[in-house]
Amino acid sequence: MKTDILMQFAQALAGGAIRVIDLSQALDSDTAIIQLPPEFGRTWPFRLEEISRYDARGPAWYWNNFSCGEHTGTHFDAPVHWVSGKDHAGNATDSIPVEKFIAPACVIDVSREAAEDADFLLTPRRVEAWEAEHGRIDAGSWLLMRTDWSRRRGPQFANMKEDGSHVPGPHPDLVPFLARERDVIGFGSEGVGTDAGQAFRFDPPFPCHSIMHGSNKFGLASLTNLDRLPPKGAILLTTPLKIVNGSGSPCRVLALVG
Ligand code: 23J
Ligand code: MN
Repeated sequence: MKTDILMQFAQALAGGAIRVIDLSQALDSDTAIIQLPPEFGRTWPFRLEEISRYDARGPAWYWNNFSCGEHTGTHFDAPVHWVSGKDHAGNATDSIPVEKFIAPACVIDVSREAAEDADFLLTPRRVEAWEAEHGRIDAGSWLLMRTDWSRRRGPQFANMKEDGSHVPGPHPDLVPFLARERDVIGFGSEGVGTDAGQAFRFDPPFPCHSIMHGSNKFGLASLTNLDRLPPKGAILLTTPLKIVNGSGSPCRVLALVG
C-alpha cells in the first residue's frame, strides 16, 4: 500500500501531474542581508572564492569556498534563533525532527496592499477573510505571505529609510493567532526576514521571531515565486543544512504543486 502511494507519487512527478516550484532566490554577493542598528553584531554577506577551475590549482576540477551568515538569502529560521525558543528540545537545524521539513502551505496574496503601502501588516481579520474563501488553515501548515516583494531589486528590497527598513510583514496580533489558534508550523515571507521592517518598534519587538520561535515554530525568509502557488494545496520541502546547533541556514525551498 505504502509502495503504491510512493510509486504514484514518482509517476506524477515524472509525468508532470505534480510540478516542482523553486521558492528560493539565487545566492551571490549581491544577495541582501539583514542590517541591524550598529550596536549589534553583523551577519556576513555571501562570498564565493574559487579554489580551482580546471587550471594549475586543480587541472580537472572546479570548486569554490563560500562564506555567509546562517540567515542569508532564502533561509530557514530555527526556534533556537530567538531567546524565547532557546529551551525547546529539537530546536536547532541539526535537531529538528526531519518530518517537519515537509509540510503543506497556505498562501495569502497581499501583493496589491503591499504595492500601495510598504508598511502593510497582515492582520488576523485579513487571514480570517482568506479562510472564509479557502477554508481554515490546517494545523501544521505554513502560512506564506505573498507580497511580490521579491521582484524588488537593489536598495528597494530592504527599502531602508532614516527611520529604518520599510517592508511588509505580520501584524503583532497575527503571530499569536497563527501560533496558538491555528498551530501553524511557521510563517514565511518575501522580505529579508520574517518580521516587518519596522518590527523593532512593535510590542513585543520582532513578534514573528519572539512568538513563533517561543512556540517552537519556524520561519522562512526571502522567498520568491509565491505567485506560482495555489492558495492551498502545495507541499513545501524546507531542509536547512545540518549545522550543529545552527540557528538557521540558507535553504533551497521547493514546493510541490498538484
Ligand atoms: C537577527 C535579529 C533580528 C532579526 C533577524 C535576525 C532576522 O530577521 C532573521 O533573519 O532571522 S529581524
Ligand atoms: Mn532569519
